[in-house]
Amino acid sequence: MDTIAPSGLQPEERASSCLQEDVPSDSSELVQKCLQQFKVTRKQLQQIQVSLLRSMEQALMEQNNPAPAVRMLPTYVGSTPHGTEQGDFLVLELGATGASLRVLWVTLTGTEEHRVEPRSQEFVIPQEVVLGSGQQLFDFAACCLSEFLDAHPVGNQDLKLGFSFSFPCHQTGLDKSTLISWTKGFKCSGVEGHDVVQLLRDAIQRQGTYNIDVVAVVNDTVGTMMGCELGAGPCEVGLIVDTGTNACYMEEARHVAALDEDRGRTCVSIEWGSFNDDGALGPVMTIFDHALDYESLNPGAQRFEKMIGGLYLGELVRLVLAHLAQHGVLFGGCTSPALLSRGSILLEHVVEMEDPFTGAAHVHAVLQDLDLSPQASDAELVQHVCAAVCTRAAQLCAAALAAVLSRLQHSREQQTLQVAVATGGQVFEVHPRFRSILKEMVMLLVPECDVSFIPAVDGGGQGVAMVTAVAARLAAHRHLLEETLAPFQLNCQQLIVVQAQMREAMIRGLQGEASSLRMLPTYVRATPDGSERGDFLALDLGGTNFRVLLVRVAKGSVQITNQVYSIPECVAQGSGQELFDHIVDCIVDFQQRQGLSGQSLPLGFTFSFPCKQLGLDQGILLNWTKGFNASGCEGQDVVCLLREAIGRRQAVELNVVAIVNDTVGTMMSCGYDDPHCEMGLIVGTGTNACYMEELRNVASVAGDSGYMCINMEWGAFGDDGSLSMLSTCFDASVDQASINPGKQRFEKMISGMYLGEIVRHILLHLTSLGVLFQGQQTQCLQTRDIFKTKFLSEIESDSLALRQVRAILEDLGLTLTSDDALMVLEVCQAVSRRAAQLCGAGVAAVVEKIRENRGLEELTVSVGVDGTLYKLHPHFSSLVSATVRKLAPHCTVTFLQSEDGSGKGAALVTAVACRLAQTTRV
Ligand code: 0WK
Ligand code: BGC
Ligand code: BGC
Repeated sequence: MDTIAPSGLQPEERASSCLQEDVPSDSSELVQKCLQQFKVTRKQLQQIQVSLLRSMEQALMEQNNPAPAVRMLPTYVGSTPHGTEQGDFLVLELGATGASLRVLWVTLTGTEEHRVEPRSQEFVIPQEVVLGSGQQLFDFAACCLSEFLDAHPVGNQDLKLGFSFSFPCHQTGLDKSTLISWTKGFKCSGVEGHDVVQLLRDAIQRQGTYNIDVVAVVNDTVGTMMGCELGAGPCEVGLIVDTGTNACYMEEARHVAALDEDRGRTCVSIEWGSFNDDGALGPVMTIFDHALDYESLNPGAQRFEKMIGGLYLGELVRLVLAHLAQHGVLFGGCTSPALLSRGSILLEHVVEMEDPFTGAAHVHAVLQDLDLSPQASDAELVQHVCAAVCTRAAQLCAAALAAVLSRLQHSREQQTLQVAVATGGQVFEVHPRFRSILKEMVMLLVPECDVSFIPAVDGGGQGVAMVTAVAARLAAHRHLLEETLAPFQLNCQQLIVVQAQMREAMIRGLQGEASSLRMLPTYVRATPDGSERGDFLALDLGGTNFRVLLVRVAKGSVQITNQVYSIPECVAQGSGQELFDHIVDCIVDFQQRQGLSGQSLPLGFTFSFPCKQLGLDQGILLNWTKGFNASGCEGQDVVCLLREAIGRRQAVELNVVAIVNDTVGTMMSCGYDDPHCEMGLIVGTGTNACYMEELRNVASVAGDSGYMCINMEWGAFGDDGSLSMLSTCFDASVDQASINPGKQRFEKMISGMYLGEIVRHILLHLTSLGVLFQGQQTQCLQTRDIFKTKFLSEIESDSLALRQVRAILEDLGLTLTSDDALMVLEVCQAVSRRAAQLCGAGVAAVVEKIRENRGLEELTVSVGVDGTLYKLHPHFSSLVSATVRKLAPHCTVTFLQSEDGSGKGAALVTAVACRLAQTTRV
């Protein structure tokens, strides 16, 4: 028994001092008064039941004012056993049965019929370890594990261990659990507030004899619940009355505020030992309870446990006997040092003395051991005291269990309830009447509940092994997930290589040498200077939407009216003539809507595909990208194709002045407001960038001074295989399935048209490994493009709870668990993170080039950006900026999200061209 002794009085003297209340003179009255104190009325039990239920519901909803009297700790056990768990597992039980720990080797056969008796060994923990340092305790545990494995060789199979740790812990995963506070006489330093799994792993490492993988930590109540025989159907409540007491039960996950779940059930450890609602408990606490608590290692804590737990029942009996002896009622008024010393009467003594047949004899034996010479009448009185203490314990436990059953009724909205309760612990196993008193009182308190009590198998060892099996399966799944996603985790070194390779490819492209970067001159030599004026038509083709715009450029303002039109896939992949006729149809429709019919406004054409420009209004389409594949266009001047289509349409006159890439349009659009904007970036359906390069570096265009905007067409970066070191089998699958295999490799790792497909292929792979969706390959997941990239943006948004992630995936026709949803989220994060980092490495290469072009120490530059992925994904833009900051520390880069798209930019390029044309005409 614990040894606190403040303020000079010996514990016993203090204990008896707090018992110094008005003592009746008549001995039988004194005895009655003592025993009466342990009588708890049905009304009081109901009050405890109601108050505990209220605290449970408060704690579930995380209402902390006032602080709930019980903790309601999620255990991350989401289902009761299926019975299919298989394998051999080590189980370490610490803290359930007092100062001892037990090691078990449990074999789960996966079938009910065939059960293998576990091998187990108990180790007594020395008191100096129970009260010593945490390291001592965990080293002791690791030592016992080795001793057990030495004694029970299990061959060199993987040693997966389930850790049954019977103390209040905040769990954040099946293998992550922080001790809140010690109970039951344990008081090791340096453990509270720490992850006990890590402490055990460290100790096993220090021990160094066996390679044991700690995969799960469970509270003993959970092991008990999970271990109950399946005959009666899974137990949904685990109840322990051993040295301490506690219970767990399967709560509806949506009722546990701490969990982001809306479906299924989850096991919650109540930690009812700390129930201390004075309103309910005050009236039933005796002077002996206060004395016991006062002298305990943790005064004021675990009050409820100290009235029920086997660690305390003996002490309560001792305090009563000492009190009665000191008042001359018992043992002729004689006491003994043994009777006055704490912990001298243990649970087993009480159980023996209560035995209906041999109790009286045991009373004599026990009292003689306490150096007392009991009189004939003493034995019966002592038995009454034992019975009073234990009956109350069982009744209080019944009231607590009744609260749990009422909670189950509430959370399942059921009037009646049929439930199996797994029971474990010495008090249940050895006390002759505890279980029957408990049953009887439960039936009185919750008559509408049909409760069956199932003793736990192997004291919960089997249950811990089952949780360990589930945890091992989940850990194996997590390992496979991490293995699958590892190639997507790019480190700084890899990004520096990408940046350097892009830099080299840029230079080779500018010099007209073989390079996967075409570095196409755009004939845009300056960003707008604000003097542009006039009305312009603009077309914006190549992104998610085809838009026709009217752009009115006036002093200090640009007004835009636009209309979105769709380009059906059959047109995008039909004939070029159809495509351009469709474009002209849209223009005509727009002119009619805007009352512009018959007007021939200068037109700027944003054509977001790789074009070799021979002039501002000449662009030879090199190849289609992004799912476009209209015939008869590649190698053609698309301005001509547009003009021919205009020609085919009667009474339409349009003056096509400029063709620009959407990156150029975006740069110009943002450059109109920010003169530092010298780079354009698109991360949408496709991806690409342009920037203002020194004309002297552009081999294919004459002139050594001034600038030329270069369309890098970086989507094709790596088409020469220079990115193969980063390419994964999933990238290869997406590329193979695309209409342009081997092309646009960089784009296919970054842009919106492909990220969803990469994710889908990874999900298919993980499903085939059995990691996801229980290995069920569903038709929907086999469907191309079913996993839209916008799902990544939705799934990764911080404001989305896991349950909403599930909803998105269920809408896709997938049946999944929350673990599945979590893994899908991680897959999305890995794929989008890699895309953003690669994009950032590209931007870093460009801004560094501009800085060195200008021989600057530091460069301040802005980048005009557009594209659905960049704009809508919750983390993409910040990941790009972070990568650029790391890879181009001498560049201060501001990313300007383009408000009006590149249509405005195309109109400004047209305006500049018109202004230049006018000045040359003058
Ligand atoms: C809007 C621009 C357009 C560009 C598009 C790219 O106006 O020129 O092609 O962004 O983004 P996406 O629509 O492909 O997501
Ligand atoms: C602990 C619980 C444990 C119970 C039974 C209590 O002292 O706080 O976590 O379940 O004892 O062992
Ligand atoms: C095209 C580029 C365009 C980019 C963004 C790529 O597929 O090749 O010209 O800038 O998509 O839309």
